[in-house]
Amino acid sequence: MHLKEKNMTLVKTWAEPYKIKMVEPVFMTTKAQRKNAIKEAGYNTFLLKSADVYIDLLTDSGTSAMSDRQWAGLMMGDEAYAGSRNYYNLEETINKYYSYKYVVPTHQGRGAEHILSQILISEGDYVPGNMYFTTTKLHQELAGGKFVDVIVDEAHDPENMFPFKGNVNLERLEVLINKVGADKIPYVSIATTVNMAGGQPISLANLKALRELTNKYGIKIIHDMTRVAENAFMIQQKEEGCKDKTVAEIVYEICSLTDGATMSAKKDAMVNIGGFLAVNDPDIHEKAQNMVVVYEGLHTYGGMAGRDMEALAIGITESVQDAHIQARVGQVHYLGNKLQKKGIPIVKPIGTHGVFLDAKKFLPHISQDKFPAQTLAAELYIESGIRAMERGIVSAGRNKKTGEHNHPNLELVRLTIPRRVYTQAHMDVIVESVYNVYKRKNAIKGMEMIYEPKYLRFFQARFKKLKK
Ligand code: P71
Repeated sequence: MHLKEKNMTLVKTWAEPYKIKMVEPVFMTTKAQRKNAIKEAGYNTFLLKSADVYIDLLTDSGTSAMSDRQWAGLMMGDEAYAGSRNYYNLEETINKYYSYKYVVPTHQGRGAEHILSQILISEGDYVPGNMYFTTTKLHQELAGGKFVDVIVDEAHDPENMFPFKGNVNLERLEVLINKVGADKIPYVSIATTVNMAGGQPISLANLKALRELTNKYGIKIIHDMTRVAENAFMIQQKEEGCKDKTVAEIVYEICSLTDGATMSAKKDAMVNIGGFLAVNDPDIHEKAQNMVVVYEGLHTYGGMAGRDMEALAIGITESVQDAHIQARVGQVHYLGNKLQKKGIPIVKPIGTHGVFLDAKKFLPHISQDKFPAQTLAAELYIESGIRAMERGIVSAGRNKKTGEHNHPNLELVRLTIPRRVYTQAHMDVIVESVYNVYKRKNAIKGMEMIYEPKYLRFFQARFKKLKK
């Protein structure tokens, strides 16, 4: 893939296309307080109280700062039980920017995943996808499906510089189709960008080729569009022939190549809660409308208040602006480049929603069964009050048949950057803190899991530090 040097906004100086109107204080704790807090939390950063956190990099989900326009949108909430005007505005906005015809709002992404999986997947089906995501895969399995990873091999190697690690290995997909039969594959599940690979984009060329292949076999593409604007920006920056397109144009093109989507609006679209499913097929839409009233709410609000739908519609329009997305991804790259200069092992190339520390390389003396990424996240918190998230063996869960831990190649700690929340100075503090942990890495020991919940264990699992 040819990388163009011109218009490489990723390496140029950037500035936020906004100024700050309201601030929220953050507080530093003492090391003794933090040691105690993380112990109480079973060394799981999900179980910390936010009041004990200084810089919160747990997630970019629902943690973004809304704009003054979005806050004004909240005041325009039409809280009618049925037919809220905010719903129609949201539907129109989704048609305009994302191309999809029919919209069913849900309380967040997994609400949409649940409904769509139940409608489309039957017992014994296979659902190929460009790497798993925890909630997406779980809903596919609960509906009777089996997830099959068809992402390119490069995605599993944190050192590989391939710019489109979110691409699908089309040969592997075709082998699967021929093996199990197209009628056993209700859809291919495509995420923009791929979260678990480190926020890696899929290219337009690969998506077009996938569309051709799936058309040949009559298979749908369902789009997990959680970070589609970030993916579109990477296409604009790195894909041959795309530099003159706007992010909004690329977003529209990506969506047009797929049959429907699930969206966690808490990311790209910068609302604190919300999501939707969107489709072009009226039959699927009808089924979704029937299901949403059972699990979420009436089809014109799903899981959302009118005011939240308004803030979401405004957030969508802001999320596809070039200046916004350039600063958003620019900040992530600023952090990643600085960490790399310090010799810290991270997933390369740098993705779009965060920087992922490579815990296997950071703590090579801790075997994967002793949870190096979980350990590193706990140590970073103790060091400086920065909260990150494990994305490794704990997140990957157990093999359904054997009961053994799944051992993913990627054992990562995600430093996730909320949108429009932290400043460049915060990024510098993060670099310094990670580096301080790096300097004392040899003294860090692994952990043992002492409580393991049945579903999505990483959220509530508890750990104990090993003595040696
Ligand atoms: C993130 C989250 C939130 C999360 C979810 C599960 C474990 C840990 C953190 C949520 C996503 C996502 C993608 C690609 C669907 C969802 C579910 N991500 N697809 O990264 O990234 O959306 O949280 O709104 O239900 O911290 P939901």
